Amino acid sequence: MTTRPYTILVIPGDGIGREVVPAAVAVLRATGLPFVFEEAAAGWECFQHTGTSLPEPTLAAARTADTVLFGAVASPSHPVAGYRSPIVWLRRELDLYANIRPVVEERPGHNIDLVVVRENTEGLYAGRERVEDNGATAIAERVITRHASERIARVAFDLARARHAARAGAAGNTRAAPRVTVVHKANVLRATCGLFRAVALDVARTYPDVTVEEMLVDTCALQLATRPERFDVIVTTNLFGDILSDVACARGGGLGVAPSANIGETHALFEPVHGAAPDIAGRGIANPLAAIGCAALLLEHLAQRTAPEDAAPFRRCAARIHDAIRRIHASGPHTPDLGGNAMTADVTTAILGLLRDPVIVPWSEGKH
Ligand code: GGG
Repeated sequence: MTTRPYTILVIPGDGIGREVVPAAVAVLRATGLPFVFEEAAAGWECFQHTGTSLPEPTLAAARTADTVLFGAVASPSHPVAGYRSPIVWLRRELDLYANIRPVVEERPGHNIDLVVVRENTEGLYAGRERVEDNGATAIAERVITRHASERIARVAFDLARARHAARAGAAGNTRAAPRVTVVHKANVLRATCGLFRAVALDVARTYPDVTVEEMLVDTCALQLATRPERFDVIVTTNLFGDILSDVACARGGGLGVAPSANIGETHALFEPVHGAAPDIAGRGIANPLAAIGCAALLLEHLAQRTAPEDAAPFRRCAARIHDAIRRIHASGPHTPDLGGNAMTADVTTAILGLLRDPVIVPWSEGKH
């Protein structure tokens, strides 16, 4: 392999982020692929020690790293002068405009394989909040632009196409055509959701091979809770996507197994969907599968960014990690969120054991 070493900036953050991110790093190290790991601080605890939740050296390192592996953050819900959510800050600074949240679960009679594509830079998370009337009124501005709506719609339609191509020929594939569900509330939020809807449907016309449907966000929440199998790719605005992806993963094994990718033109950051979980932090029982799933997404991302002749080992390692996660999810060991009594370390050890097992997707003949 001629690929240069890739720098991965590791930001464990708060709470269980510090317990699950090392598991993902151990898995990435076990691939033998050329990585250099750097670690940096961010989060609520970092704010309490340094006065900022995202120190300048962390931001600078994130800008120069090839990818970022992020754990979790526990921003307080009450206002704190000078505090800003570091993950929302990082997404905006690195222009990580696409938040990709896959949900997969295969059980007899229960085949979920969907992706929530969430706009990641604007909407109600644009940071335009103010208080008026001496504190009696609080206002949040919801920002939706043509530019951001168009690029996130393109991500969704491209992804639907790519997933369809990957499925084509796969045994047991029952999906006829790629499908994108555009989720909004344009019947009430006529200006903001109206613009998002119009732009997404315009983009849809340029993908005649992809079936498009539109759905109100409340209907979508219900459908995700009752019939998640019907979805392929969902595209929506920032806050709706945040909430819907949690609903989706409730039916797909829960937050403990849900990874996500934040992708921009030049940067990428991978983080479990779950937060810092202060209720279980420090007990060694957090489920590391979501963070380990992030390692697989990170490898798939690098496979796309690396020279075509060097991409195969990244893809193979990603497939192998996904396979190991599927096996552990199906047969254990399970942490308490999945009904077991295993520790984070037990699950990590089991994954590493499977990665050494020649029975699952083979390594690249030992060449990488
Ligand atoms: N790994 C995702 C994560 O930390 N989720 C919680 C979250 O987004 N919190 C926002 C914040 O605490 O600033």
